[in-house]
Amino acid sequence: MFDTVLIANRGEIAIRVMRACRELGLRSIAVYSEADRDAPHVAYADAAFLLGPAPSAESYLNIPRIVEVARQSGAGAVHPGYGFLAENAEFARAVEAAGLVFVGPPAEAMERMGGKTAARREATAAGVPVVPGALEPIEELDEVRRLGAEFGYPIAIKAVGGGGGRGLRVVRDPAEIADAFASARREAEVAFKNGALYVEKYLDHPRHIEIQILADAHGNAVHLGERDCSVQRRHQKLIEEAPSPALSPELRAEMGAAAVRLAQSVGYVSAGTLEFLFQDGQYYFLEMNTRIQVEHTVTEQVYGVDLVKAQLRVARSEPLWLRQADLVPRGHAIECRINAEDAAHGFRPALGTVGAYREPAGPGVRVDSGVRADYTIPPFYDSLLAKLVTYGDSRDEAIARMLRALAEYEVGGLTTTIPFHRAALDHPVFRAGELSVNFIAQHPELIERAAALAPAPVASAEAAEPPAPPRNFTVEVNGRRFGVAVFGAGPAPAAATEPQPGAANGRRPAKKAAMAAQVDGVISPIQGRVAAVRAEAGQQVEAGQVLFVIEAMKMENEITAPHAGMIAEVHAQVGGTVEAGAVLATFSKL
Ligand code: MV4
Repeated sequence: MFDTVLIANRGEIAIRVMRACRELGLRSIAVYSEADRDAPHVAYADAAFLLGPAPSAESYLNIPRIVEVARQSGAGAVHPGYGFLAENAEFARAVEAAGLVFVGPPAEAMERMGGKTAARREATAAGVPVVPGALEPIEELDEVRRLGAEFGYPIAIKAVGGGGGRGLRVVRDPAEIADAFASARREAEVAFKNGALYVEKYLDHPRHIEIQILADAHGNAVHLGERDCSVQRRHQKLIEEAPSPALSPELRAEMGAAAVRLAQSVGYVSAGTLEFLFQDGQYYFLEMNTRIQVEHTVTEQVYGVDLVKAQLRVARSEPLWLRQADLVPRGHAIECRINAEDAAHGFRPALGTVGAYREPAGPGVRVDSGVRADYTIPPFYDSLLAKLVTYGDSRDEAIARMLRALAEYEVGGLTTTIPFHRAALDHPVFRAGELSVNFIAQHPELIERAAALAPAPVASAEAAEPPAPPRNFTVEVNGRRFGVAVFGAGPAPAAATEPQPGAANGRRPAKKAAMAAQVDGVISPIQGRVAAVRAEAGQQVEAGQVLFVIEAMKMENEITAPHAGMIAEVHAQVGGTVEAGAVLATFSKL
């Protein structure tokens, strides 16, 4: 039917899909952007094609270009991986219209589950419980107030187009509704180009439990149990495991049956995931992810099923070869996401160049990686470097193996989430399996412990850049001189920094640096697009006042005034892009 698969993705998942292709005797075609010429997924493929410039919109999100390349390459099928175009029904249609097989669900099933309120209606119709709340989008604030009075506070305002926490606002008091509604709408419009919102009762200590399903093109479907993904920060999952420490075999069977029922009711085909909140023994359907997920690995380890090969076989129209009664989890698996992020500084991205690189191995260890030694990570995409998965007969064995594997893992040159994972896996609450989605927020000692475990920066020429102490610059802006204090990650100075006066070992308390400069800067801590500018020259501002909104990874980040003062000059404009460390405005103390 097809013997060549184009993988419309990059990084570890592209390689994961190519591995499945190779085992099935299928040729794999990589695609890449100008920033990815040197990327491992390009080297792994049987052939590779350039899509276009680095920005995703011009490469990994460019539907006509990907379809054109797929045709040129002789591919018979396209696997979208996760992210990028994986849940884009228009892409699935374009692939099919070009006479190629889309390795994923039918566009129509994606659309039926695409909108959150539509998915809630589908679930309700299939007899699957949802969180109490609206089944249709809400326009009027009075309707929100009415629902708040009905369920009691807190309530959650959510984006119909949503997912990943974008557009989510928790409202604890009716007085907050108007602001929360407006800000949720703005974020939803940016992230999903759909400002529609709805309301649910807010559950305050749920677990995130998701059910993996697999459906063929002939009406057969099974579930492969659950993953517990409660360890998240700002809706980015960090640790996932299977099975969940919270589910009994009976509940697993019940939730699994509910998930299969719902998937079948919308004509779903391929691998898919149904997300639930689970609190006080009750489960509530949240949304469906119509793709292979990052954390599919833990399910593979405990069910002994290669889900990516299963997607490819189902895409070849094979009838399902698995029987529900045979699908029993064995042992326990845990995945830690190894991201280039600095947990000690709010998990901010810490992309750069990998130096020495050595992966753990040995019993019960799996690494799905998208990097290698001496590889410079392009700053255009996400910060996931690799997934470290361990498995064992018991949860305790999987944890012990994870701690051992994390200690073996060497990623030189970059700050990664490895120290955070060592702290988390060793935490008594994690060990006890008593998790809710609030785990990280409720345990700040995790971050302190992670910082203490972080490798000390190595002071050699080849070594990674050490964490940047605050630096003072004199800058000229339109011929006018300003002193600027740069805190956190900023662009490295072009020439090696000379030791600052009075700055033994290059460090200096941030406060002192700020006071030394009468004029300092409002710095963007992240790379992103300027969504709003609320500062103008000559304006007096209060400490904490929002001056800029920077959109990065589809989240709105508010940049606030570090102290009261007066804006000198504004250097960012709406719609522009800024680098991490960019001076958005200069700013003087009064
Ligand atoms: C909720 C919730 C509590 N109550 N809905 C966040 C992302 C989005 N997929 C759903 N999310 C939540 N929805 C109600 N009615 C709590 C969360 C939530 C959450 C969910 C899953 C995993 C991590 C989370 C972290 C914070 C909040």
